Amino acid sequence: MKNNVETLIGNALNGDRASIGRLLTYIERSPEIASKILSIIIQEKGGGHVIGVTGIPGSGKSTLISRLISHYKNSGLRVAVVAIDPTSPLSRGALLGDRIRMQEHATDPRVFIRSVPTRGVKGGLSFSGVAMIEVFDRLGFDKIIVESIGVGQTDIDIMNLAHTILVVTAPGLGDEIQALKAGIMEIGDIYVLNKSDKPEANRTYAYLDFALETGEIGSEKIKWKPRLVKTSAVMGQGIEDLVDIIEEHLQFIKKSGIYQEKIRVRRRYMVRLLAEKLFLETLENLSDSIEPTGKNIYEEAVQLLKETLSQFD
Ligand SMILES: Nc1nc2c(ncn2[C@@H]2O[C@H](COP(=O)(O)OP(=O)(O)OP(=O)(O)O)[C@@H](O)[C@H]2O)c(=O)[nH]1
Ligand SMILES: [Mg+2]
Repeated sequence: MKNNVETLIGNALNGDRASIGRLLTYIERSPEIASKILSIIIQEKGGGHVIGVTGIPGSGKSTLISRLISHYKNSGLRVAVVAIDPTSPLSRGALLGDRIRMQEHATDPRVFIRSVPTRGVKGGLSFSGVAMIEVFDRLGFDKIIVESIGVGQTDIDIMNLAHTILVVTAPGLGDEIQALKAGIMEIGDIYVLNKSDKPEANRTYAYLDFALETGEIGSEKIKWKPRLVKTSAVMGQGIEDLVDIIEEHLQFIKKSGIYQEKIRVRRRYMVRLLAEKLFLETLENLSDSIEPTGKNIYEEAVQLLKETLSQFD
């Protein structure tokens, strides 16, 4: 197996798309093989810029990512996309009403798009997603974009692994913005008001601008002041501005050391997710054989913990 994996990695490093696809499938299907792959590929320093894109459902995240892909591709960069639980998969649906454009992305050697369904996966909810970021990093992708739907703690956890976090909103979604404030609205480095071609855009922009100024949204834990940018992904407007601010943020985190720290956090989190995944799988198998007496549930639980852990000796 080791040799197979090494050959596969070698071919993937040479840019063979089928081998990249197979590596990612191994990562999804087997924690053991995933661990082997990761031990071989993880480098001291990660080279890729991980960009997280989250936000209100239907705000145009996928359409915007498609624009970013085109931009980066035209600048000679390689782009990978990890779409966590996609509702409108980048690799399939007719984005921008333009299937041909997406198919171009899908077969372009500089672009690799992968969906990661995590619903229904037992334990280690997002291990595959995080591990895929490492793989793309090692394969030399310059921009690794992670799209996630922006709901719940897992989402926030995934987003926090990104170097640069984009929170996408759209005009006329005031209530949704309110509802999300406690969660994803706090984590953005860059807030994107997409669909700015819509008439209500100016009002929402003013609201978001005010909320950012007053610190109602965004967080200034680090010295980066969260930014607001207006785009229209369908019209292709504001994309240059967005790209410029993304680069500005990248320079900022590189200078301040946050870039490397994020990589350490990401890898630590990945190991934790793998541990969780292995533990839960083992626990599940063992707990079937247990016959609770009900006398001391706590002791029985501790016993189960010990037995589960002893399986890894
Ligand atoms: N008017 C307008 N519509 C847009 C814009 N960007 C995206 N849309 C439309 O909004 C809809 C949702 O776009 P998606 O890119 O799938 O949005 P998403 O945020 O990825 O959606 P989910 O992944 O389902 O949360 C599609 O019908 C797009 O064509 C925009 O800038 N202006
Ligand atoms: Mg989407």
